[in-house]
Amino acid sequence: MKKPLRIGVSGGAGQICYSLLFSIASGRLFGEDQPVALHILEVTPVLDKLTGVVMELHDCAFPLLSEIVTGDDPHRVFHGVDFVILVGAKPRSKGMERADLLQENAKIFVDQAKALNHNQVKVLVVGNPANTNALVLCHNAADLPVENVRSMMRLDQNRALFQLSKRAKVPVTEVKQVAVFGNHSPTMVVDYHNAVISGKPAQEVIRDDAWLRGEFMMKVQQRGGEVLNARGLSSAASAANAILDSIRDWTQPTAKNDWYSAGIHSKDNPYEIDDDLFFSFAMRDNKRVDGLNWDEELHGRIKKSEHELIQERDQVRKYL
Ligand code: NAX
Repeated sequence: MKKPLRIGVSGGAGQICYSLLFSIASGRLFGEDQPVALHILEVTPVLDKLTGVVMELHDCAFPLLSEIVTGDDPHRVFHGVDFVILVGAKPRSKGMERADLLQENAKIFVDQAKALNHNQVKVLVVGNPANTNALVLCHNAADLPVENVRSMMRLDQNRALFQLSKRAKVPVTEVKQVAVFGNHSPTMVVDYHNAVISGKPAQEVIRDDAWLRGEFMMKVQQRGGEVLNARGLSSAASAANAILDSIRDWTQPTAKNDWYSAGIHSKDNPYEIDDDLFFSFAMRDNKRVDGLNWDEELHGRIKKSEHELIQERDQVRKYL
């Protein structure tokens, strides 16, 4: 039997984890011969609720789940983990300004950075504002290489993949090289210019640039709100699924003629994006895809998303 992989997860009693933890424990992510141990972090008032989630994990009798560690102290809970998925974050409450939300979350990530300040762990930041939270984490964990940290953009990519396949009336597997650029927010940009459908440029197949620039882009940017309005709750199962995809992207070779999106540290980028942000780029085999060209429209939008991230960084400056 292999040694268990130790997976840290924060926000364990929340909606996304109610799907995520069960997928990891079932073996869906790391394979049917890889035992896993779950290290689940929650805030103190929610630990009772987390006990219920743990009972359900036990009641699944997952053969691969070797151990569950829970608690509210990141140093203890994340001790010895190989991979950490930081889902827990403070939501925006009624009347709260965005600047306050950024600062409240920055405090959480400063704290968790101290528990992850070594080079033995990879960290995927999901809790919003995910890109700026990842930046705060890196600035406060000098021994954690920036290459070991990503912010999640894969849900946005998956949303774009589905919309393109629906419009082109082809299976989703025919749609390739779809990356989103910028922030995980409504300023994100789907790069339809370099996307490919059934081996041809997406623009040639769809032949409706107005739709690509307008309705399509907006649909992807606003999809989170659309789900929230319909369900009365924010995206959870699709977010958990995107977390699994993000970790596969990171740990497995990229399929031929394809790439994926991830928020990575922007140092040394060739796109003239500020060099201290977590910014979503196209990635292949864990390397940024360089040399892409965009039309003026897309380039302008990408610069707007960069500007938003710079403003977010300014608002958490005291935590950097
Ligand atoms: P929930 O509010 O259902 O759950 C969040 C959980 O995190 C709560 O149980 C809370 O107690 C816990 N938590 C808060 N602060 C914590 C801390 N310091 N340490 C440990 N746990 C803590 O939210 P859920 O729907 O699960 O979403 C979680 C986060 O993911 C949100 O910030 C959300 O905005 C973000 N998302 C990010 C996405 C992305 O693509 N990057 C997509 C999905 C999602 O919207």
